[in-house]
Amino acid sequence: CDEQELDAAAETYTPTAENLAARRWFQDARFGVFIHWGVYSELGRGEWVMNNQKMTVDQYKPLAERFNPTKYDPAAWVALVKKSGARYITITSKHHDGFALWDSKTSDWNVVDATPYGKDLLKPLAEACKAQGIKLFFYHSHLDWTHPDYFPRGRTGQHSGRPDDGNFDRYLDHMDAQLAELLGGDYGDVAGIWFDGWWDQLNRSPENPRATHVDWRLGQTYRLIHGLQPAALVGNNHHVQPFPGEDFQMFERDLPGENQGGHSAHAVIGDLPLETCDTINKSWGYNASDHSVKSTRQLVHYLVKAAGRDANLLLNVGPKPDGTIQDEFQERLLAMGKWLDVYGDSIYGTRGGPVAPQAWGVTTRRGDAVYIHVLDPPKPGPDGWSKLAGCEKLSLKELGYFDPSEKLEWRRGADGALEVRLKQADEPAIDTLLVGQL
Ligand code: FHN
Repeated sequence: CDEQELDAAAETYTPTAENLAARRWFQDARFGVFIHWGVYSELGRGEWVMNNQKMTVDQYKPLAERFNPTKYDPAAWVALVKKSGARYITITSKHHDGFALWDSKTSDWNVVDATPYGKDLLKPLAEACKAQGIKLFFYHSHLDWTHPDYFPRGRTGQHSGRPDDGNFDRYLDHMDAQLAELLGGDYGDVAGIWFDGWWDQLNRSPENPRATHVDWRLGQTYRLIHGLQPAALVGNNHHVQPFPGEDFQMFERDLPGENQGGHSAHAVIGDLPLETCDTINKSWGYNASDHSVKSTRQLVHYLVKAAGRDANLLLNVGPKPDGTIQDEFQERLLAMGKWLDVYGDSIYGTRGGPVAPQAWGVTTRRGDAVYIHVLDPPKPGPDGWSKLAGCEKLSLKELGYFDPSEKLEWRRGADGALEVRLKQADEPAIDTLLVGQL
């Protein structure tokens, strides 16, 4: 494990003023769109298809010869993201199959050299983002199922048909060279790098839940990124406590502090900005048979619950191989945008509120304004009123409805508790909001 090197990095990494400003921007943004896209999209069975179907490199690589996203319209993607109310995109520059979605010179396993499409996918996306005021992050996989030097194999990718050897340092040089390409200027100001796959080499022990079989050289890679673009935020989906050099902490399919997701049992919330990610259906990469689309209510609730825990939501879409985004995803993103058009003030630029998350909902705060988000009103008593647990000591001036059309009445009970009552017995609004001043 590289604990020593990481400790050394801890002493040397001091985020710059630009980096700290970028972290504040990130927290203010609160909502981003995640995009999983690559040659695996061709098969429509998710981004793990190579591993799940035990495909060798030789069986998998010809997929690239079919990948020809002629309907890819990055300006339309970004316009959709803008309409969803999201402020940034995080796209897979390279997923676990090692395929590069840009014109990489580090190997031929990239969209320009290996596909009939033959054009860089990330450059026009970066340009469209810049033109429309959306920031762009790159998801970059540490683990790699096709690179000859990714050895030892780790927990996944055992079926690749590659020889059982490789030079791991050479692999890490390849990774760093790729990152230097992405951050070298051709893709403009990169908002950040979102790493994933560190966990492939986990060798956890009770004494050290962060021990790995290899030295990932994280310190060196993080220094490279911050050296090239100090404002670029480094995050790593390693599901453990943040390492030095990281600028935000993410929780996959898990609200920070809940530890409900299988991955984050060892995740302890640190003091960095937080992000959680989730899917609209159940899949990250395009899955033609997954129609289990979450409702707008569920998705808005997740966004609000994340904001109440001081975290962003990164909501995923897996575009089709032709470059289009399926209708169900577009509908949901547009519905999120409609909701944010009305209620955005209670989300953007806020931090977690003064009341800890409760079963009924959360609070968010901007300056002295406190927003009380009643997502699932508590079970009412015989008179129809119910207490908002946790708000007993919350004293707010000018408490009132955030949106006067809502169906919820409120009052201070005899003991000072905040009580609410549904005006009608029908389905409550997605989020009934009260606002007051500290
Ligand atoms: O294995 C990946 C998976 O394909 C996907 O990219 C998600 C997104 O958070 N992360 C990994 C699992 O932790």
